[in-house]
Amino acid sequence: ISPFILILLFMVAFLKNGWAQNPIVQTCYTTDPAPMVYKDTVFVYTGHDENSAKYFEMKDWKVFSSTDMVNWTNRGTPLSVSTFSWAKENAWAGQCIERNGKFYWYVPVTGKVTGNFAIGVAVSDYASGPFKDALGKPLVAPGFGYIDPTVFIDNDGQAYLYWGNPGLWYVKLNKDMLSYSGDVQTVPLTTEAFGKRYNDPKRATQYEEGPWFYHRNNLYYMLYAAGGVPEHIAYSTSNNPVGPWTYRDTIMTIQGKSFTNHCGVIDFKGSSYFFYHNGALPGGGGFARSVCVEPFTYNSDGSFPRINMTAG
Ligand code: FUB
Repeated sequence: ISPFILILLFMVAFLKNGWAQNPIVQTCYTTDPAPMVYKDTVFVYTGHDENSAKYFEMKDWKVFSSTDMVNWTNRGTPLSVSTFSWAKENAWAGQCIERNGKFYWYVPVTGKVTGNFAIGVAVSDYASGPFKDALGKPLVAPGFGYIDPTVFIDNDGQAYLYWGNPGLWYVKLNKDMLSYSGDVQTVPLTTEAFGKRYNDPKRATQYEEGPWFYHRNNLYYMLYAAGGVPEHIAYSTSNNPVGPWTYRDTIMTIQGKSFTNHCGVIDFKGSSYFFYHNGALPGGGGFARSVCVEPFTYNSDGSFPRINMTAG
């Protein structure tokens, strides 16, 4: 084989593999990505759609990791509905965060008693588990629409847990990450804060579900699934962790075979990454989703560019 052909093969292999293939997991359906940077590794906490599901058939959560955003390692299924003795079903979207060397994974599940969603918290000494139920009961007692928790620790050490559909609620977590102070607070869903919705008389604003809350360069960001079914991703910003919020724009438009979308954002090794899900694997769709990631660059004023979904 000539050196020229060898170089050509090498270049083709690099171009093919230099950026991770979307979806990042090809062996099962994964949903609702919650990326977390810990030391030199990205961990992505995902939901899991069962094969041939006719609705959201979700029994457990999975973890994947990468040190280069190209090669992903399956870290197994360290948390499931059965981890919570009080839970019945519906392993929906959650998020994990590290504090003082322990990992706290906040997840919504429907309870055995009320059938409503409640928010549980699982804890581990390792990012990839095993996780155990930290409290033996919900952290946030059941409430209608209590799904999709997002957690963030601010520079001053105050931790916040936001969640919800159709409402958006939050609590201030205590330093133990296993309790909170004060009552559950309701975020006013005004059109100034979350944009105007035109296609649903029951909902005034774009906000639907799947909040993703964080702070970057003196701006607080609230990203969320927006606009009803099918969902796009939009965002609002604030100078304060508890608002008031200002609606900004769409980040990712409606594309692909999944009628939901759910995002998570990180900065890692000098680049920014936007995680989401689509229906791109064979057999994919609204109940057979797959986690994908796109690199992006913030505009100089901290606003988001429009990010295109990989076809799916
Ligand atoms: O995956 C189940 C639900 O679908 C999530 O909780 C929502 O964010 C939507 O992605």
